[in-house]
Amino acid sequence: MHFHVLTLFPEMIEQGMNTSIMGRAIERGYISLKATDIRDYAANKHNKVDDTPYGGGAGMVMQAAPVYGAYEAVKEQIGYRPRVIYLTPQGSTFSQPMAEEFAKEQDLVFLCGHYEGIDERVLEEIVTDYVSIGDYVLTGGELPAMVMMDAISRLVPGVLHNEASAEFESFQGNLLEHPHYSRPEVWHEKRVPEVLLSGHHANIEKWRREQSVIRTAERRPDLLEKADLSAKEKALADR
Ligand code: 6GU
Repeated sequence: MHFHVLTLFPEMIEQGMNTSIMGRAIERGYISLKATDIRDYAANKHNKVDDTPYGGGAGMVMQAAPVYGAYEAVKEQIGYRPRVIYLTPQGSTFSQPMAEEFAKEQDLVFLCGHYEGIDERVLEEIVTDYVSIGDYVLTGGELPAMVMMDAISRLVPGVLHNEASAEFESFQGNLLEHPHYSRPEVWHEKRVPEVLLSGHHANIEKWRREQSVIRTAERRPDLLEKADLSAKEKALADR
């Protein structure tokens, strides 16, 4: 997976993605990341990339030409028209199924806006996907792009230590994960649930599944509608 980020703050992307798992995945070649500074594609010698909005109003608008120039440089480098994700609160809300779909691509371009937005005409020409990460307003698209790259990267084969863990976690099957315990057996007078010490794998799986159902009912009842529950599990959720 090759990530390309078009941004006015390339150092924010480079710093933010140098963490343990992402950094290692890049080092080991499972993913690559290149941040392109849109300012490098400003035609004027002051490197200006924004201007006031036609029709008036507050703030500045990122101009079409430098954004297009940065996009074309990526397109020329990879040799085809990639999916271009524009990070905007006006987009579809990012989800695990979307992460799974994006993870199939060879390249993904993330276009990060700032100020009041980007000239609509360049968006019409290059953007294939409008994506938001939730209903709140951020100052720019960099953090949302990093959130998406993290979620997508962990689905790329080889990125996680444990291949099984990418499938078996919260949201797969629309249930939250069961609770986890490690040593010691007693901490602050709380014992680890006895079944987990039993070595009886069938009972352990049964207990974990029940815990997932109970936890989802308590914390994310909205997810239960989409979960595939047995009659017994539905009764558990309704307690
Ligand atoms: Cl993708 N961008 C901005 N600026 N704010 C957001 C967002 C994106 N998603 C949620 N809030």
